[in-house]
Amino acid sequence: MHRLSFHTAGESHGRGLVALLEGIPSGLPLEMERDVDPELRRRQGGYGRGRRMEIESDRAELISGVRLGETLGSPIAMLIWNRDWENWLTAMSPLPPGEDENPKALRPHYLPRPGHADLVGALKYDRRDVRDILERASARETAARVACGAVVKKMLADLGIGVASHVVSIGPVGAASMPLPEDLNAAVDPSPVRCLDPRAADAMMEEIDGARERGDTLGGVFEVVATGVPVGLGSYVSWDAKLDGRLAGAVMSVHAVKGVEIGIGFEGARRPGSEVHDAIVRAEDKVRTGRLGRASNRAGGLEGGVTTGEPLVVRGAMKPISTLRKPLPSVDLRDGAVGNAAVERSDVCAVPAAAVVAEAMVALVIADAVLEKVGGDSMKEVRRNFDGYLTYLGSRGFAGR
Ligand code: EPS
Repeated sequence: MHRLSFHTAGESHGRGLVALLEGIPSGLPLEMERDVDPELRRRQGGYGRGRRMEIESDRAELISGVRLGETLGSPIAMLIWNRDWENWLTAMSPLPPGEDENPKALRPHYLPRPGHADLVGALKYDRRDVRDILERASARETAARVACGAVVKKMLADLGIGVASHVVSIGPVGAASMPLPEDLNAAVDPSPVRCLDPRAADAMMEEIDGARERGDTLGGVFEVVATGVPVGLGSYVSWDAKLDGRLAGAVMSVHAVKGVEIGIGFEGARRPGSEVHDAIVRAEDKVRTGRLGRASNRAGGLEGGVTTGEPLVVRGAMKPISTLRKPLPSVDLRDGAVGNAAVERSDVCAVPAAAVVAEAMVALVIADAVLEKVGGDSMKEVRRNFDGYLTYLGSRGFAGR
């Protein structure tokens, strides 16, 4: 990231998660209960989640960066405590175990789960107990990302930019494609699978029930849509300035995501150019696209790594969660004995939650690109600069150079 940076820390069953966000301008109204906690709740939901989500009710505790309800321009530090920690005091203690400690109380795992970070982590970090790996590799970490995303979403909303998401498919069940409502999140959040198509939503839930009964898990595809994004964010001039690459990296970094598409993505590779590219049309009322619009948006709002002003559309394909109640074969890291992979409490399907996490990641990338484009240390300055850019776009005609 260029203007914004964020870091997270924390283990899944440790004391809690830390989120540290730097680069937010001063003067942004921000309250955890109003602006961050509702986003954390959205991440916790979704049909197919495991029992952990019944234990937690994630809330962000603000440590720094805000005074009297407004950001200061200083780093924003937030804590999300793990309520489950009290059940893990011995197994997750930072202190060396006592000599007479029952080894089972340390809840070790020695048979890595295929698909999880267990094996690669154990080899890389030279550990035998894969708990040393899975605690940080767990998608619990995404709660801290969502806290950072909630702050930048607030900033983007102030500039008329909205970021939302919905689930497009779970396992073999796909939603019918339909026009997106103006407030996408308001429309899909009440759905237990965050799907716009109610018939598909029922079939998805049935599919999840079936997977649960079989001791199996399911993946799926989610779509993040950002509206109000003006033309001109990101750049074609250098590989690492291209916003499509930055978005793809951000969404791919979400746990279990194995594929990212922008616009029609892979489908575009199967069609001739005439059926891929979006015709340019005059659009007097569309200031954010420079008074020129597109007859379609198969590019997903990006050309040359630069936003077009049309909605940004990014899809992520999530593989099924790797903890299987009927586990796959694995090997014991202590003695090489063949056995079955470890079983931890887990989710059957977390695609609805992953969509919320991807929203946060997309919002962080867009906010970074906005600050890079217009700059500003205070929200007043950012707004002034942003409005100045919109004024330029709105005033562009066809005369002159
Ligand atoms: C998660 C909490 C975890 C898992 C899930 C993500 O809680 P626990 O391990 O205590 O059940 O439910 O992580 C995974 C599925 C995984 O494979 O790491 C959360 O807060 O999202």
